[in-house]
Amino acid sequence: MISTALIGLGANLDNPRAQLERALEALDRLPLTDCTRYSRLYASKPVGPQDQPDYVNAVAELHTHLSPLALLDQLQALEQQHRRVRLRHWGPRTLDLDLLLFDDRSIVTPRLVVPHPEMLNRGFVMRPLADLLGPQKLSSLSNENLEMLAQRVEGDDLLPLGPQE
Ligand code: ROI
Repeated sequence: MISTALIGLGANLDNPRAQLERALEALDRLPLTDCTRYSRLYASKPVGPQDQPDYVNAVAELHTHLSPLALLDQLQALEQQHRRVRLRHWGPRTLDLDLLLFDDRSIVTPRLVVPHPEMLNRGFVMRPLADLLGPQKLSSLSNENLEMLAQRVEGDDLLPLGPQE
């Protein structure tokens, strides 16, 4: 069975844009998995502690034969390969990969909660997700459509990045 997974990517250390571009390529090379589409990249102000660099964020769509927990293992291994530094909770990091959605499933285990519990409150997730999926309603999450949710959470702290000079 093939499943569709949506992954949130974020980085704010060591050339975050290059981290995300490498991560998108690496997602496409995961076993039994293709990266089918991804959003544009956004520069975003940190949510949480402000004394850290701005983030670069994006969302990728995967088609995978992996189970949710097997995919989580792969995402965590990728974070390690990017030598994720995590100096403190909610502090800066080289690469953060969040499993946002897995088909229309809701999953609650000690290691993994899907849909990602914070996604609806985060413009840096909802804007790229809405760009990627269009205004469609996420019926498992909300009666509102995705575009309305994205507009509700975004302030002026997100900046679409153009092509690298
Ligand atoms: N803030 C932004 N803008 N982007 C992130 O990816 C991000 N990730 C986090 C916290 C620390 C919550 N803040 C963030 O984990």
